[in-house]
Amino acid sequence: MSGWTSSPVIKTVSRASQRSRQIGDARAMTRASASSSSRGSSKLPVFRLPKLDASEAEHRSFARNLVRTCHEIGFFYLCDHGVELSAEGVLASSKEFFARSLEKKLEISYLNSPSFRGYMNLGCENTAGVTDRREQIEFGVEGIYDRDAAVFYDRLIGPNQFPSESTLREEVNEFQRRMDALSRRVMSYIALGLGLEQDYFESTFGDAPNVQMKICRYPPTGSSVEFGVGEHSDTGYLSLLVQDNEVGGLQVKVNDIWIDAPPIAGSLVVNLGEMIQLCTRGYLLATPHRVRNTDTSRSRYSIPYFWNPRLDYSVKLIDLPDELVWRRPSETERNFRATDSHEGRNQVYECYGANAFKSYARSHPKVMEVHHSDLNLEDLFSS
Ligand SMILES: O=C(O)CCC(=O)C(=O)O
Ligand SMILES: [Fe+2]
Repeated sequence: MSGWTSSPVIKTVSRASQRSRQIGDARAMTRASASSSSRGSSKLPVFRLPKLDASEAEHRSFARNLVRTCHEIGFFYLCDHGVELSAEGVLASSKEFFARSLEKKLEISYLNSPSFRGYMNLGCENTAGVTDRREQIEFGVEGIYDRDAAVFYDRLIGPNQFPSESTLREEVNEFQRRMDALSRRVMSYIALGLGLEQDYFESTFGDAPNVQMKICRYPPTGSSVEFGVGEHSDTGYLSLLVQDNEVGGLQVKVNDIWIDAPPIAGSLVVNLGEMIQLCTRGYLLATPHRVRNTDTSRSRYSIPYFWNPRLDYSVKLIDLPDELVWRRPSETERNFRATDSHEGRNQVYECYGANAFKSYARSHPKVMEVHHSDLNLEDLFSS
């Protein structure tokens, strides 16, 4: 095997210890309760990215174990990924931005952006109709907005809005460059673990992946039941999340049980999105998740990064090799064209642009009202 040429990584663990950890974690998970979090320990599997010069057997073993986890759980931690320093820079500037006055933050309000880019104040966003309790800046690929674009989802193309007097622009650009390389590498392991060619997914993303990312602040809610973001699944292929190393709150739904995913220093939390669930006919799982910061005084900060295909990309269902055993309990008949979020009614559309627009339109009615009232969503999403 060749082509492991992206950013440098540091350590790896032996196949045997990695495997026993995964099996142990998967077993423990079925017994887990929603309140079992402690900082730095989790019931989700922890992977270390192999060194680029690891043996072929190690790369293949990593790929197999990774895909097994993506099939059974759809969530894992990734360490030794090489993006640690860049993530720290973005987090530090994010904290500085969120500490500014509301007036200052609203200078880059997303209500001025038909492409859903910019600062979203607390209370702007909803999940399944319930108001989320977080503030964020949403970024995407730099582009030029065209209201008359031939297809509606091209309205997601537009310019980013960065705060003035901040180093966020440079930091976000550098972070995205590194995350691009890392995402391609994780996708190549997923391809291998599925029994496909290592570069199978390259044409899906090509040189125009519709990457999105945000910086988020979740205010403390104490014992309130308010969610920073309610139960949902992500719309693309991979989501890679930086969590600040202080306050937890991310929860993952595995076999109908909510598992905590507290921060582990230096790690990313990785999960799979709706497009990869669809193209693998449900073999890989777009696992529902949510965030609630139950701390009484401290905010939680995070950087979700979404690795998505081109907007006009339509998923091709893959014929997976017979040797990929189905291991999840009683889900052979699962409808992979929907996910469990939104009470099982979250339909997944084959065209990525449509699938992404579905989610924005649902969560941001104000932007729809101000900029897209000419679009008839019922017609666009009638299937
Ligand atoms: O901030 C987080 O921890 C997760 C956010 C998330 O799931 C999302 O924005 O899709
Ligand atoms: Fe998410």
